[in-house]
Amino acid sequence: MSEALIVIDVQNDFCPGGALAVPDGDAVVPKINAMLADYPIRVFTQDWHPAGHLSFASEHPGFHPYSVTEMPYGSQVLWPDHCVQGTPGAEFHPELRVDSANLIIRKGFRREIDSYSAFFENDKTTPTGLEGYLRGHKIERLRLVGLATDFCVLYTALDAARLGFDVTVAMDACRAIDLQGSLEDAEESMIEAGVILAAH
Ligand code: VGL
Ligand code: ZN
Repeated sequence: MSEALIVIDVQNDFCPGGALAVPDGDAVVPKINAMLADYPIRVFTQDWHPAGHLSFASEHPGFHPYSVTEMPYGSQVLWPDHCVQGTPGAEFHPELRVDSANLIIRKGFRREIDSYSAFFENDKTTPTGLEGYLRGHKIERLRLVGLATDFCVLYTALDAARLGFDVTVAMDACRAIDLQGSLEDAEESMIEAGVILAAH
């Protein structure tokens, strides 16, 4: 039974020096590059927001980055402007071997709704098409790597488990934002959902 590698959001804005830098984010790049050859299906995701995206604190007067507000689909952390379509910050890390991708999924491109998961937008109902792609390739097992452990990796893992995939997160090839204990919360909810947290 084949396993797909899902490489989440390894983009300049999530690496040191980027707009929403994840501490040590670029450390995942050599680890992921070394894993790619072991997986027959390799999917990369790219956070891909229009300018003025409603997940940006700059669109909410009086709100600071990393504060939380309510959106029609639930609570939403407000971020610094990041991964704006066509900007260098939205590009993949230059050393990531993106040429090996079978599929690149872009997400978060509708202004009104954020999308952490590679499977569904944050309304939990609008699909990205990734599930159908994986089923079409008879994939039942997924290994997740990338950024950030406690946001896009977390939501992708939870959706994948809910959809019935066998999910492992390679924790040493992920890095977290870790807002107020969010990494520990993420680990707990992934374990509770039956996701395996592995070193590799
Ligand atoms: C992400 C915050 C905002 C992520 C994306 O890739 O984890 N986090 N947009
Ligand atoms: Zn984003």
